[in-house]
Amino acid sequence: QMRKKIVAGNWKMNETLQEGVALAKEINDSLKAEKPNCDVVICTPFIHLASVAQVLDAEGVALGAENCADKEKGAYTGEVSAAMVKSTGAQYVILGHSERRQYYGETAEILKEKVQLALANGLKVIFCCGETLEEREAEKQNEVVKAELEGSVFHLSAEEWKNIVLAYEPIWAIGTGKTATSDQAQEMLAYIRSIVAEKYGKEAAEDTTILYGGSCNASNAAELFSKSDIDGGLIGGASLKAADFKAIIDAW
Ligand code: 3PY
Repeated sequence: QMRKKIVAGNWKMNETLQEGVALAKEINDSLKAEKPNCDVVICTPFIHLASVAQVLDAEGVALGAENCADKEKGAYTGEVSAAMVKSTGAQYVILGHSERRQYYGETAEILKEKVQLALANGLKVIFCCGETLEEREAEKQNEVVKAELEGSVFHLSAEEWKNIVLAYEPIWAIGTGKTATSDQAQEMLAYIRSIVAEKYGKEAAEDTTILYGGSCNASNAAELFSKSDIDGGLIGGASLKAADFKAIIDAW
């Protein structure tokens, strides 16, 4: 398989600057001591990016933001643009996390703008999708995920698509301690790969990295990663402890 395996940490709104730099250093040191079998991305709050960039020098470790603005620049008080994120040394940005959609009203249309600006500024996008419990119980999960992809990323050119990583995060498994079973995750990731194939062709679909997210941790990572369509994880809480995060990376 050509596609990259990735373990990405999503720190969310955790860690002061000092705590974050210490955590990044600890992770970096452990990866320098033992080269990982996958790519590692550490996604931090905006304020950590420039400082964390200074301490990440292990091979295969990249830095990412958790969000960026839907405007290029200008009078948007409090916002952080894709160009600013890129200028810190970050290579990735997470977009479309369900917490952004739920709590900050990010619509498919807004996310489409963010994706476009991120790519235009040379960032790779980890684009999240996933259904609510209600939608799963109504067996609408495929429909919902397809609509999220159609609404924000399926307009991209084949060239742009190469900089997209997808992350399936069922909302009912985020921060709840509930994980999708590895079979549920595999089934959805295979479905996602099939609709990517319809849109961009089989080869591009085979090359697309698709992650599972939602309470992925050191005790379930190996089982999830053993599935053929699961190319890694987007890790919430377990990315905040260097030993736990390393154990997930070691699950590859
Ligand atoms: C989780 O694991 O809870 C996440 O939302 C990761 O993004």
